[in-house]
Amino acid sequence: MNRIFICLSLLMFCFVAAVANGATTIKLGVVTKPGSAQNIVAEKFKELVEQRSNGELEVKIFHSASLGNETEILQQIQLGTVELGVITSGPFDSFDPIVRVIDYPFLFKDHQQADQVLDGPLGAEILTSLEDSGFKGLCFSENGFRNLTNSKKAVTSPADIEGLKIRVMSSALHKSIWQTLGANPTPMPWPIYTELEQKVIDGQENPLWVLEVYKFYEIQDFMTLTRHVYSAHIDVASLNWWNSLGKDTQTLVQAAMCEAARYQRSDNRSKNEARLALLKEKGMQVEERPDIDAFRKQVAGLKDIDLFSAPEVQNLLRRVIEQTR
Ligand code: EAX
Repeated sequence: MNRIFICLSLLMFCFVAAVANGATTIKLGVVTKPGSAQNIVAEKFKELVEQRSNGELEVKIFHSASLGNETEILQQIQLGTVELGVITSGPFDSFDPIVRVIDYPFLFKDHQQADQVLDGPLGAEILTSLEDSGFKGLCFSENGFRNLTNSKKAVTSPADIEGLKIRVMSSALHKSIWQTLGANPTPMPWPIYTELEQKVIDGQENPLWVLEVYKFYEIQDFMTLTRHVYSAHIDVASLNWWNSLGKDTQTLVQAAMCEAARYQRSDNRSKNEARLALLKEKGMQVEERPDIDAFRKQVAGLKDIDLFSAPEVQNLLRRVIEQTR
């Protein structure tokens, strides 16, 4: 009896050990906290992958900058110590200048145009280009259209921005945009609540969800619906890791990520109206009709600066502008 029990226990142990060994854990990094745009993609992806792989793949989400800022997460993905990331397009700009094309100011009129370009052949060119920097570009989800907020004054045209200290992402293009608009841009990694609260910076620019999830309405009285940049996330994998996967796993991961991205884009968009109402209710003074023509005019020369001088970057920017005109 005792022997049978020992044998059964051993068998059970081996079985559990085998299952534990069989499940591969994939690390996915995002800089923001639960409830954020990036986390909604990550959580949907986790749900789909774990369900479809019958437990063979386990996704562990590292959120709230537990792996560092977005640039640091990207470095870990390049190295292969982190497998996946849902990362704002802005900070990709120091890894591959072609990504600047997406963040070009006032490029996309609306979500539909952004989807057409990013889900089409031009977006695919950007995803493929990332392979030269060690990333497998899977798809685009979204942060959203970025708007300016600040604690000092109402802004309706670039003239009002003169001298405002605006936090920007770690991106040469974003810094140039705000310099050109007359601000004093300060690159700073996420998160930035304390810096805004202590007035180290006067303002920042981000999509509406950020103001709600990070409660920026408590410390930023003024918002201007500038929609100056459509901010995508690029959902990427480590290229070395990707190449080590079997074809079936690659297909499963890619499909799950693109499904999660589509789910999140539509979820994000469906909430914007309610968010705007909430931010007003919380006391933010919102300029809904700023002088966008004046903003556009002021940044019109950006396509000729050095940041876009590489032939492949210039060429892609020209084609995207043609398609969105
Ligand atoms: O989503 O750093 C930024 O401004 C990003 O938009 C941030 O990840 C919030």
